This record gives sequence, C-alpha cells and structure tokens, in this order.
Amino acid sequence: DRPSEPIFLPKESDKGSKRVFFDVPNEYLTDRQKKLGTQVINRFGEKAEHINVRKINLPDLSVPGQLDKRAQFSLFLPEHRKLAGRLIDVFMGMRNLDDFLSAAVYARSHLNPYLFVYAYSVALLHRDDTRNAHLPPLAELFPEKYVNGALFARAREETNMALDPQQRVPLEIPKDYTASDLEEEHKVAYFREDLGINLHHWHWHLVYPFDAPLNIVRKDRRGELFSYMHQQILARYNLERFSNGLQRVKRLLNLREPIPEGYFPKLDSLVSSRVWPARASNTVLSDIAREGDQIQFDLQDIERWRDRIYEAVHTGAVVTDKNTRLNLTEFGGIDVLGNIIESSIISPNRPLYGDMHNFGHIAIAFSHDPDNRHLESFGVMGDSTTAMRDPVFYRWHAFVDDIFQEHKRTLPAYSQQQLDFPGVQVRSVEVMTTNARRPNELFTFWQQNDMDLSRGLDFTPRGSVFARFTHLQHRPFTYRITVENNAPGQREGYVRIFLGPKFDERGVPMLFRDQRNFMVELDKFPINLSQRTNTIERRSTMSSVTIPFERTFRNLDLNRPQSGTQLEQFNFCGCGWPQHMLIPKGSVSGLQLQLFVMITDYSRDKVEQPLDGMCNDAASYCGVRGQRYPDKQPMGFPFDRTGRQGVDTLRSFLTRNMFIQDVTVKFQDRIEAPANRNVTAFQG
Ligand code: CUO
Repeated sequence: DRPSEPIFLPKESDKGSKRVFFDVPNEYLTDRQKKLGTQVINRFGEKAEHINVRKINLPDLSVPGQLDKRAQFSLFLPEHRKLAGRLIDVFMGMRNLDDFLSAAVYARSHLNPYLFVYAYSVALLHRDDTRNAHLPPLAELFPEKYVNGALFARAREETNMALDPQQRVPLEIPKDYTASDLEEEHKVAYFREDLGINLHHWHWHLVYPFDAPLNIVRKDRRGELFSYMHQQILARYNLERFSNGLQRVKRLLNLREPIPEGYFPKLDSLVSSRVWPARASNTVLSDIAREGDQIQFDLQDIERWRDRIYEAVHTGAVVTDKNTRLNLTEFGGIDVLGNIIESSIISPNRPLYGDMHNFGHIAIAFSHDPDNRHLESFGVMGDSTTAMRDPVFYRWHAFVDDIFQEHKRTLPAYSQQQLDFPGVQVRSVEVMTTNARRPNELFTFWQQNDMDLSRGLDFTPRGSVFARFTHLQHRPFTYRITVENNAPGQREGYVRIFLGPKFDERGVPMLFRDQRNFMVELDKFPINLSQRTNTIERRSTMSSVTIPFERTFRNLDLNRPQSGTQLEQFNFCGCGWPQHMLIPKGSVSGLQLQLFVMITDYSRDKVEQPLDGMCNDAASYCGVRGQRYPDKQPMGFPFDRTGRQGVDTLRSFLTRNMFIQDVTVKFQDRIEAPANRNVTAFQG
C-alpha cells in the first residue's frame, strides 16, 4: 500500500505543518491492514501527531470502488468521470469537517489512489469548511508522474545506504532524459516536461472540472477560460519554439495522417507497476474499442462533431438539446463554445456536438493499443497531470484553438473607441532587470531545485530523499511605465501587459493577423492615475499570471514549525503559471520580442466584488476562487479579435493608451543553484 499520509488538514487545526497519523476505527481497515495491525500505518513513529478519526455511518462507496486499486485513472474516460463524480458528490455531501475527514480516511485506504486524490482535491477546493485547507502536493504524492522512473530504484538504494537522511545526497535528474537532439522536438522538452507547468495544468482542471456536481462545474465564464488558458499555453509554447529555432505548432487537422511526433515518457506508474506507454513516431490514430475501459468510438465521431461545431460557428448559433437556437453572441458565445468543444456537462447539446476535445485526448492516448489487445493502458495524453509533456498535446490543442479563433474571426473588430481611454496616454515603457546594465534586456538561465520524493515512494524511507531537477529561470525585472492623464482628477486604470514575437520563424516582421495569436499575457493590475504625469513601477514577481516559486516547489520542510507567512506562501490552490516560466528562454544571441502595454478604464472593466478572495493572485489564467472573473473585457482583450480596417501591424493597431517596446531575451547557458535555497531542505 501507499504511504498513508495524504490528508492535509485545514489550517485552523494547525496540523498542516506536522506529520500526522490517523487512529482509525477497526472497521476502516482493509483486510490486509487488519491482519497486520494498525501500527503499520504510522511510519513517522513518535514524531507523528495522532488524530482520532470519528466513526461514522460510512457512505456508499461501491460506485467509485469499481475502479481497481491498481488501475490507471483518466478523467477523459467517461466511465472514470462517473466514478469520480460520485466520489466528489459523497465528499461534498459530508455534513461537517469531522465526517468529511472520516470518510476521506476510509476512502483513502479502500479506493484507487489516483481517483481518491482527484476527488478529494476537488472537494477540498470546493467545500466551504475547507477553504483554507492545504491541497495534497501532487508532485510529492505521485512523483512518478513527474520524474524519470529510473529515479525510484536510485532512491531506494540511497535510502538503504544512507540511513541518516542528513547524509543523503539529492538524486540528480538529467536535463535531457526523454530524447536526444536527433529529435527536433526535444529542444522544447524543458517546457513540456516542466514540473510547474504540469502542476499548473492539473490544478487548472481541478478548479474547472468538466464533469462534477453542477454547482461545481457551473463557474463564471469557465468555457471561455478553458479556451483562453489553453490558447495562452500555445502562445507561450510558440514563443519557446521561436526561441529554439523551431516553427510554430502545426494543427492536428487530419486525424487519418501519421503523427510524426513520437513521445517516450520514461515515467513509471508506481501504482500499477508498469511503465507509461510510449507512442512511436508516425503512429496512425484508430477507432477505439476497449471493452475493459468501457470506451468505444470511431474517429469519424470526432470528425462529425468537429463539422457540426464549425457549422455552428459559421451560422452563429448552436442548436440546444431542446431543439432551440442559441446564438453565439459577441461576448457570451465563446463561453458556450468552450463548454461544447471541451466538452463539459453544461454543454447545451452533448448528443449533437459530442465530446470532441476529450475524445481527441483519448484517441491519441490509446493510439498504441486502440483495442486493448496488448493490455496496455493510456499514454500521457490520457491524464491532465501528464498530457503537456507530449508534443502532440500542442498539435491537438492548436486544432481546438483554431475553432475558437474561427468564431472570433466572425465578430466585429474592436473600434478605436472601444480600445481608447480618452485623456490617457502612455508615454514610455521600460523594463529593468535587476543589476543589468541596459534597460529592456531580459535574462534567462538554468536553475536547479529539489523535490522531496519520500511521501510518494512505494517503500518507506525514514526521512526525506530529494530529487534534483533543472528548470528554466529568469532574472527578476521591473516594468516602468510613464502615463499622462489629461482628464481632471483621479482616475482608475487597468494595466494590461503582453509579450509577443517581433519576427516570425523566417525572420520576417509579423503581421498583426498572426502576431495577435502569439501575444502572451504577463500581467494585469489596476492603478490610480492622478492628474498629469504618473510613473508606475511593477515587479515581475507580482504577475497576475503566475504563482510564486515557493508554491510550485514547496521549498518548505514540513517537519519543522513554520511561520505563518511561510505557510501562507504555499497554502491554498496551486493553480497559476509557475513564476520561473514567466518569459520564454530566448537565445544566446538574444531573441527580439515586443512588449505591449495598454491601459484601459478600470471603472468600466472592473467587476464589483470583494477583492480578498482566496487564490486571487493568479487570476488571469485561473480566475478567483468562488468569485467572478475579475475583468469585464473578453479574455485575451485586446488581442482576441482581428484588427479593424487598415490595421496590418501591431503599430497600426495602437491607440494613445497603448505602447510597444522592443525587448531582447538573452539566454545565459549555465546552471545556478536557487537564490533562496532553504538550507534545511535536506533534513528529514
Ligand atoms: Cu487541458 Cu486538453 O484540456 O488538456
């Protein structure tokens, strides 16, 4: 069995910083545990805090119990969604915290661990009484989804050899372990396989599940955010490709053509003791018929749904399941379309428009064994925890995104009046990297960091054992923006900052038509503008897109007491782009990009609601927990639409409240230790 310590308690009980051990009623034990006695569960010995688990009338878990404990779990599979939905329902329905905890402890030892952690995390995020709870740190619970499988044998060896955790050395994960440079696509593996990026994606889908109780799924503009967040992933990936001399992502348009991009994940599943299946180069997709997974569909189904969705886009309306017309309106249309394409259970007509994007994931994930003759499970595309590792993820999502863009192309361009903020003029924009000699230069480099594996290992080391991995990092910088406000008195502005390519992959200046799809949001924040000249300074670490480094890597030693602020830092939701991936890698000689700043009228764009919601510091891609999306403009504004008549370059798009500044991103090819390395990180 897995280590039995995934339950992170609400902060109020102040147990979050300690190892805890659950005293459970006898009835809660599995048959195996009953034979062994309870002490087997407590691997922390005297150090652990005992918590008595209240005996309750256990809810019926027979439905989620249908999934084998050693099976892989995929939300893309309708059958698995059903099981997860049932378990979320159970968890949401527990009357109070004690009952919830009790049910969770029981479910933990009796159900499939992946299924459990998913449903438990969704419940933690959505129950009122667990608002301040710690989410289980997924990368530590299931390190096999993030790090090379070979590491676990090494971890076992290291912990057997060095019994004292303080003498253990971190196990280094080579930077290039999934492929060699013979494979062009490998040049951007550091992005696809980044721990923080994959954690962000998993968390995003936790916050916005497409199949769960209705009150959880129905969130403000969730379909639009599905579209926008994934569009931004693509824009970022494309900038990363340009940094490495690769062409932009090609849409996976033809499901019948061989897929040149192969992917060999080299991940192990510790639960099923299998390796994650690979997909060879030039694999051809097939119809899927896998009885054991209760999934059967033809590629033609996906094609039919695609055609119907395109038809809806071109006619400007969808047909609902009540057989009425629902217009794809200028502002709400994208949201409806998002729910149709993903699809989510609030799609207005699943029988007609199907489950296109999810089934695309499945068709690709099973392409190595479409009829289960080899008894192989799904590849990384079948799991939102791992999907972004695979180059084909971006090709599939580029296809999906193009349908959204097709819809946006049918909308009127923004008029100059819609873009302008009368009386407000941006005079200058500058970025200053800390300690840099010249303005408008950004610097990237490699950095190493450590992750505690001990929580997720299938054996029980005493104390921590760390994996050391290498990721991209940049030097922090500051935006300095000078703005003139010629209107009388104070006004509120909304600053929107984007970064985009200046040249395309052939070195030709970009046309607005193309460039707008590659604009990456860096930050968005309100400011007060006093009359006349204002200088705004804003640090890159404040970004509304990212979560801080500490929250991604959780550089905290949970065995020792932490100050309130330290706990605060990694507490609550992990949704948010990792700060270390805020800007693209650039190149050694310097990649030229364009920084775009726009200030709009905040009194027009702001959403009236309390601003102190939880998880509100990465709102651009994640929204604010329990509240509305904090910007009335369409997501991606002003780049979500084609340019007005006569606009063919970014420069000709500008109104007075906008500014572009050329910047260069220089990559310094060296590996640094993290600046804020926690010196106690190696103590167990
Ligand atoms: Cu996030 Cu396809 O939606 O993976």
